[in-house]
Order: sequence, then structure tokens, then C-alpha cells
Amino acid sequence: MSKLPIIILPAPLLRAKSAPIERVDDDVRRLAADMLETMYAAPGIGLAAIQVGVQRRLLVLDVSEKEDEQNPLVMINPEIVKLGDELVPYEEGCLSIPDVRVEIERPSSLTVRFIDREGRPQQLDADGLLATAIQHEIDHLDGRLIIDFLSRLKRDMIVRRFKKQARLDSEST
Ligand code: K2U
Ligand code: ZN
Repeated sequence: MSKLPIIILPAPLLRAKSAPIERVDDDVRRLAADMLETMYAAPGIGLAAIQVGVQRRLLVLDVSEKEDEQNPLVMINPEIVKLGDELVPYEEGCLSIPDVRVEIERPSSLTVRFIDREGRPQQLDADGLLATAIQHEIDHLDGRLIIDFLSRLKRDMIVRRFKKQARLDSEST
């Protein structure tokens, strides 16, 4: 397993729509394992393949609270098939947009269908932080970011800040 670099704003790839995975093979399983290692090291509770530069519909999650307990979830070609009526706000961060927090209201529960690491179709009912994280990660697969929930003005200010930082980083290397 290996830790992978996480791409950050303003990388254009973060805006790409990821492609479905046709076959769950060992390469997909290795990528999922590397993404889990990368997520735990960040640390984070979710990660989409696009965030490590792979434009495929794969995400990993682990919302287990306890330090010494891991409950990893790997979702291939995830599809939300039902959304609850109740909305709940959560101040979301994003590993691809460091040090930015956006309060986003999302449905508090959902049902998601996906393929697991063994290639088996699964269906999961989720609520709470897991429901929020699933929606956040599927947004990534469609090129949507938390800053899209801000006003145009605020979003452009953040993108300008990250573009300036990227210029400074490239000048200092
Ligand atoms: O996709 C990502 O960038 C990882 C996100 C996933 C996430 C964001 C907001 C709400 C739920 C999931 C996070 O940066 S992982 C960091 C984190 C840790 C604990 C609670 C919320 C977010
Ligand atoms: Zn994110």
C-alpha cells in the first residue's frame, strides 16, 4: 500500500466528471487500499479517486469514531437512489481545499447503491455524518466542490487565493 498525493485547488482535474468503473479487478482494489491509507494519514473520513488524480467513480469512507476502530467502506460506481426530506447543516471541510470550511445543508439520510471491492452490488441506508460524507464524496465524482455552495464572490475570492499560492509555490521550487 502507498500514500498518494492529494491534489488541491485550483487543479482543473477536480472539476472533471469521473468515469464509471467497468471491471472490479486487482488494480481497482489496490487503488482503494492506497486511497484508504491516504485518507487515514490525512486524516480524513472520506476520499474520492479524483482527489488522487484518478478520474474513476470510486470513493472510500470511514466515519468510525473510535481511534482504535476502523470501519472502511469502499464504494464503486455509487448512486444515491433515495434522499430523506429532512435537511441538516454541517460545517464541511475538504482535503482538496485546505483550511476552508463551508456550512452546507444536505439531506440527513439517504439510500445509496454501489459495487463493493469484490464486485458485488450493495445497497446502504445512511444517516448522520455518513450521509453527509457520501454526498460530499459523490459530489467530487461529479466535479462539484464545497465552494460551489458559496456565493460567486466568495468562491472566486477563495479560488484567487489558491491560484496565488500555487504561483508562489511554483516560483519557490
Ligand atoms: O473528500 C474530502 O475532502 C474528505 C472530507 C470528507 C468530508 C467532508 C465534510 C463532511 C464529511 C466528510 C473531509 O475533509 S475528511 C475531514 C473531516 C474529518 C472529520 C469530520 C469531517 C471532515
Ligand atoms: Zn472533499
